[in-house]
Amino acid sequence: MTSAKQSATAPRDLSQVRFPEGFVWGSATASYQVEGAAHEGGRGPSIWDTFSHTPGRTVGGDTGDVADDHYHRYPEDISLMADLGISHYRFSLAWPRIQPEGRGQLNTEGVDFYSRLVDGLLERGIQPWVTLYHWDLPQPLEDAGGWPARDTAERFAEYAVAIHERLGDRIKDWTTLNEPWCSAFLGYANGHHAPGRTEGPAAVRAAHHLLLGHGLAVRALRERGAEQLGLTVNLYPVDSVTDSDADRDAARRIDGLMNRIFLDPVLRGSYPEDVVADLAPVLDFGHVRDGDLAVVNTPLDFLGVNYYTRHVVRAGTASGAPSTWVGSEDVEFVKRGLPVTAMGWEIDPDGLYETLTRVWREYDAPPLYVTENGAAFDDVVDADGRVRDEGRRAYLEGHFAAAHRALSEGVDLRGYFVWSLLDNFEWAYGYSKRFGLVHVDYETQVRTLKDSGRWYAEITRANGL
Ligand code: IFM
Repeated sequence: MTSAKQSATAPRDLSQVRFPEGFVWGSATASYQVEGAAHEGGRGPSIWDTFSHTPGRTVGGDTGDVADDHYHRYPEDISLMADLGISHYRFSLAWPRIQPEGRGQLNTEGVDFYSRLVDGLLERGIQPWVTLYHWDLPQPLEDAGGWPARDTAERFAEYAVAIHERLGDRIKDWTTLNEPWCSAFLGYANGHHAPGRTEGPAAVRAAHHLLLGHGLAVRALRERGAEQLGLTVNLYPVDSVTDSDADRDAARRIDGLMNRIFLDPVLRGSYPEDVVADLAPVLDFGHVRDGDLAVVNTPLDFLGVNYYTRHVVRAGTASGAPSTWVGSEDVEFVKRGLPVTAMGWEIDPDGLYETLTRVWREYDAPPLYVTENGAAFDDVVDADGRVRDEGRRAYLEGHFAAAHRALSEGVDLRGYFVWSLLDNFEWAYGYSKRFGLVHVDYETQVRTLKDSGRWYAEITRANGL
């Protein structure tokens, strides 16, 4: 948390950038964003089916019903991964495909799909890197209270054990949750994501139960002999526009609600006192029971960091609209006029360097992976069949260099997953934002490797820039 400044990355000779031997180069997707086949193979409804089918919730009314049809086209997608030269594929399991009710009996067809996918990857020498939860909660669990209800954490741990029993023989790397901040605060505070609820205190309870579910799952899978267990969080440096006390306090608050509310319980076993105090007018922490934080603080083998941009804030006034910043609705977010991606996110590779070094220096952290980084641009397929996405290549190059700088200063960074393998369903933005290394024509499902994908294939093979 510092005050805003210009880019600090000195120009570097990028041809010198080499990564350590064994460095993991991967790419990532998530079930609801790519699979489609929403009504096939015994899959039950998720909160994202309900949400995306509710008028006005997504751009153009887009849904994940078909998405990239990865459910059927995964063999072709594995071939694309092989072309990219990636050693690991990070994907998520759709809980409602495995347990349509969110509890009890497993759906054999769903388990079989993931089993085929895993076998197909291994046959091509690509390691599966599984995320157990990337936002598609079975709808029956939301109907029973969702993540603000403690029971959902218990159900999550049961699901983790059940699927580990079936796939644990072939999967080494297990991530419990992807970006619990989004599940809790976009899902339950400002309602921009499923399930679309706007209840600030419920969002804070959701955050805790997500972390509790994570800790319970880690303990259970550890007992079952799982090799590598971790969590993925989305982190942002938070700067204040000026050094005034009010702006600095705004930055402290947002850093607390964005970053430390997850990092502290997971890596230190306690909630940050200032965050608890900031939230006191909204809720007490009575939902946190004795022993919970020890569970949340169960040691991990890795921490996944997703990085996209930096937040710059100042003290301001609340707009009155539902906000993700529970109890700090008056903080305003400022743009600095840097180039942006199609998401409107400022391009700031130094923020990745700062994020990695901060986690490494301030916390007793396990080895780190960048489990997501990438950019949306308005890509088009040219008449000659090429996608000339120079913006994405430059974005990635800058961020790879920033990660390398963190590595060279002693951060134990073990790998990097580009978001995303394929253009896909970008949540409330539907199909309007393209993040892929591979372009997808949603009419025909034709896949086209973008120029950035060809370039990434050179990186993965050279293990450097
Ligand atoms: O598409 C998402 C992904 O599901 C989670 N992390 C951020 C990406 C881009 O918004």
